[in-house]
Amino acid sequence: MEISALQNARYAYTPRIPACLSCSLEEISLEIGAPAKATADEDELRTLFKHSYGKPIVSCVSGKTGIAKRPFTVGVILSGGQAPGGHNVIAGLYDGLKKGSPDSTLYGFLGGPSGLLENKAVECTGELIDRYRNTGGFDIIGSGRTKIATPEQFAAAFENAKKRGLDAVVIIGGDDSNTNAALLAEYFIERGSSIQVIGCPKTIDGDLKNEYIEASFGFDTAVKTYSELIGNIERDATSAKKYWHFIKLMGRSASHIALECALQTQPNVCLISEEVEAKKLSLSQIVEEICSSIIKRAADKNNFGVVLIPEGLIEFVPEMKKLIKELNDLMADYADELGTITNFIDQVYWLDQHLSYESLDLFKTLPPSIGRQLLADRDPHGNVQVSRIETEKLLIGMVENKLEELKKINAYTGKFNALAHFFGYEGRCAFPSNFDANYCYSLGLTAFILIASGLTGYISSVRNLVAPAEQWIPGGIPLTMMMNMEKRHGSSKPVIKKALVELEGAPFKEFAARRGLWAQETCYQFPGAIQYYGPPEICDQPTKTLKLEHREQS
Ligand code: FBP
Repeated sequence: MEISALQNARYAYTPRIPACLSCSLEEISLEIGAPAKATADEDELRTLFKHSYGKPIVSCVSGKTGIAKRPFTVGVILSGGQAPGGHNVIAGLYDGLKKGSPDSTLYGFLGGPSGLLENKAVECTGELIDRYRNTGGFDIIGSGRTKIATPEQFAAAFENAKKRGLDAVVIIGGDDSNTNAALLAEYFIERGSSIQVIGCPKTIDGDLKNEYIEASFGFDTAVKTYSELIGNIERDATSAKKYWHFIKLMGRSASHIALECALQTQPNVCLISEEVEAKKLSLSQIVEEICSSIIKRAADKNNFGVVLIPEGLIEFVPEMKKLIKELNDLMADYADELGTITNFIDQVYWLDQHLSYESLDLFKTLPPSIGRQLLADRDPHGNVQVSRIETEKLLIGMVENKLEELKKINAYTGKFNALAHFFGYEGRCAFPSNFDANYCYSLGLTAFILIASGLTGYISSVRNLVAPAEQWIPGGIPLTMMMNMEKRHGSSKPVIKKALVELEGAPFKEFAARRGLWAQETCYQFPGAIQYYGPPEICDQPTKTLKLEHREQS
């Protein structure tokens, strides 16, 4: 099979890692911190995680204690949406295990958590790992969104882990998957088992972060890929001068991706869902904000522009949030009845009798295509699949209507031609940037150190990410200290808190200070494609979000 020159070159790339992880195992020690506490709901968490709550934060340092060298049998799971760098987490874990002993075994559970529940796995051999080093995608073992939730599922996970003789399970996933990792760790201890569970922070959405997890992996590569594409579109817009481009960007809930892309490309408008929610903006107010930029630019004869829209926006508009919640509840409570109504007109008739007056009114003002998308299947967590809702087209339609109204009263005289785009899948499997390649490999190696040190219920953490990789600080954070109690499907559940965009945080403030100028003038930036080889200022730069957050904290 022919392999591209870049793919071949990436196979040969040696990830840069924290200095202490380059030492032999005999020279690595774990520094143990004070017992860690969750920032909220301490009592409930302590009760729910009797055996795993209150453990200390640990950091890897060069020292004399050493990490035990022995063979380990470990199972690894990729969970949720693809994120660039997943293969390198597995490669780092594999190389760590082989440092522990050439007799160590790594199993890759196939297709996500369901692989563990159904005991479907492959052995990750050196030959298999080498075919995936520094490449994007999760195709080495596949991923899935099955949640380990029922008592039967926990029991099956336990039985299968025992059957394979596992010392540990590594779960590479987002907030929900790492919540599962914490629950599984507690479940294993409760049953007197020594099987350890370690998590790894993954998601392009960037919403699994806190004081100790500075970034989830994949965010860096995804935002750089989208920013390249947005920059290319901006260049096209400014060349042709005839289109407004409405670009929806992935990010299920949080707007970190849209915000970072805005900082990198300086579009005319970028909506931030968290701000929409905080200011309780309605859809028509959002449309007015976009129109204000269109009108100002038209006055300067600039009938072109770029608008960025976060994927999750629709769920942050209060009136839409209420409608979606009502729909989610109805679709859960009347699943069988609704399943028999396939025609859209009949579905609307059914909703007539079940939705609240305001939600029904709103539903009826939406274009039928959007109505159908809102009634489409939910994900395994019961959420509407926002990536399937064409918010970009909804906004274009509403903006067109508003501009027509304004034309009638001579408040707008420009021309408006809009094109819709959605960038999501384009970025999830890109070759990991050097940052993600290095970060992920380090996360995998660190996961091994945590396993070899006998820890469970921890997430692999690598900190100080704005410094060169050699100065990064690897360690482990007790998963329970990242949790709080939240209402899910009507009952209070322990979950890892999703990190949304902070309106008081440095990245948003930087954006807010500059967006007024971008709305009127053409200030586009063209970041270009991710570079893998060349000077560090071009190849090894972390995201603007990470730099701004770091500056804020130091
Ligand atoms: P994770 O949080 O699981 O990493 O998923 C991120 C994401 O890419 C979201 O941005 C997007 O809404 C979702 O996955 C789409 O998932 P799917 O392709 O399964 O519909």
